[in-house]
Amino acid sequence: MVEILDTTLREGEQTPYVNFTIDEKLEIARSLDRIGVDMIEAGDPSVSPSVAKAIERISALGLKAEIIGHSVALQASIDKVKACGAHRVAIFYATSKIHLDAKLHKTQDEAIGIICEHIAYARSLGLKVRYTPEDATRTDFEFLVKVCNAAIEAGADRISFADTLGIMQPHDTFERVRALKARLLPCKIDLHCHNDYGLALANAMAGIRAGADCIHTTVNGLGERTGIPDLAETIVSFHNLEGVEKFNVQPLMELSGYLERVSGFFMAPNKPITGQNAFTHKSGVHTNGILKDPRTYEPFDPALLGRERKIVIDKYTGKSAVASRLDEYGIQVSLAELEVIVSRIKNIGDSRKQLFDTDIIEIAEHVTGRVIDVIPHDISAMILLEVESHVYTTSVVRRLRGLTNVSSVYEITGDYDISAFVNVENVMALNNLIEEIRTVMGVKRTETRMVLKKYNGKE
Ligand code: HCA
Ligand code: CU
Repeated sequence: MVEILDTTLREGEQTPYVNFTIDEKLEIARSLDRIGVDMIEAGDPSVSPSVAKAIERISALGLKAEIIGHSVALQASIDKVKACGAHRVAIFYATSKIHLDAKLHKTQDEAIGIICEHIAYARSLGLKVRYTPEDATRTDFEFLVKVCNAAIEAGADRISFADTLGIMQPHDTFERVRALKARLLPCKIDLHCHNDYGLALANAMAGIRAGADCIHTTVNGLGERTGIPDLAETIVSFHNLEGVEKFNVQPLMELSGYLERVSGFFMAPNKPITGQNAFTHKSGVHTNGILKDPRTYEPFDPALLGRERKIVIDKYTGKSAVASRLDEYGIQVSLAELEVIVSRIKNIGDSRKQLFDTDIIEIAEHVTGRVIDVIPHDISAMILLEVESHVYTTSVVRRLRGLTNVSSVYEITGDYDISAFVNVENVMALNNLIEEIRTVMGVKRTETRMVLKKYNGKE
C-alpha cells in the first residue's frame, strides 16, 4: 500500500519567498497527521534555530506519523536532528558526476566513504536513517546501485530515489525503479520527484507501479522552483484511480486554503483537485449535461472533498443553466421571458469578464418588470485599506487594480486611504482575496464590509 511522506515543512519551505512560523508549522503537522500521511519531514535543523525549534515541538506532539529531520552528511548536523527528538534522519549526498565534480569535489569512492560514515554515525545515535542519492536520476546506474547498497549495509533502511531536476518521464521512471529494486538489498524506496516538466505525480505513480513504496508530497505542490507532487492530487488520484482508501480526504481542501494564506502563495484557479475551477462548468453543452447527470462532465463527485459544483453564467450559457440558476432563487419566468434573459446575458457576456448572481437577478427584474426581492448567494464587498505612511497610495492602488475580482478602486478621505469593491463567488474566495490584499506591500490594515443589498440609482 502506497505510503506518503509530506515535506511541506522542509521542501515546501524551500519555495522562493515562503517561510512559516513555528505555530503555523505545528498546525500544518497536526492536519497532515489527521489526513494520515505516514511520515512528516519537518525540516533541516541546521538551517536556523527556529527550524530546529519547530522540529523539536512537532516531535513532541506525539503524532502517529514518523517525524524526520533532513540533514547534510555532517556529524554536527546529524547531532542537531537527534537533539530535536526526530525519529529519523534523512541524509542526502549527491551522486551524479556533475554534482560530485562541480559541487562536492569528491570522487565516487570518497563519496561512498563519507555517506557510509555518516549513516553509521546516525545509527550509533539511535536514529533510523533514510539515504538520498541527490540527483539520482542523472547518476550512472551502476554507481547508484553500488552507493545505495553500501548505504543499506551501513544502516539505512530507506533510499530516496531523487529526481532532483524533474527530468524523468513515467515510462523511464518505471523501468529505472524496477531495475533498481531488483538490484538493491532489502529496503524501502521513496520517490522524490520534482515537477520541472509537470510530470512529477505521473512519474511518482509510475514508480509505485514499479514497486517503490512511498511518494514525497507537499501541500499545494510547494518546493524549490516548480515544486513536487501536490498532497491532495496525490491522495485523490490514489483514492479514485487506484482504490487506496487509507487517507482521510476531507481535510485536504481546508489545509490547501490554510497553506495559501500562510505562504502567500496562491493557486491558479485551474489547479487540479483543489483549484477553484475544478468543478465549475461553463459551456451550454457541458452545463446541460451536468444538469441532467453530473457524471457527464465530472470525473468524480465534488462532495468527496466537501466541495460543490458550480455553473458559470455568461455568453456560453444556455437556457437550462439560466433557468436552473433562477430556480435556485425561486424566481419563476415564462419561456418567452427566459429567452430574452438568455439573449441579454449573451450580449453582456461579450463585454464583461464575469457575471454575478446580482447581475442575473437584475436582468430578470428588467425583463419581467417585477421587483425580485432576493439576496444573491455570491458576495460583493467593500474592502477599506490603510496604507503605511512611507508608501505611495497610488502604488498600492496599482497593485489592487491588477487583482482579479477587484472591480473598482477609490482613493478616499477619512480613517482609511483606499476603498476597493470586490465581487467573489463565496466566503472562502473572499477570505483568500483579503489575504492576498494583505500581502500587497504597503498595506497596513484592512476592514471588510459585506454588501447586503445593492440598489441601482436611476434604473
Ligand atoms: C535538494 C535535496 C532534495 C532531497 C530529496 C530527498 C532533492 O535538492 O534540496 O531527500 O528525498 O530534490 O534532491 O530535495
Ligand atoms: Cu527536492
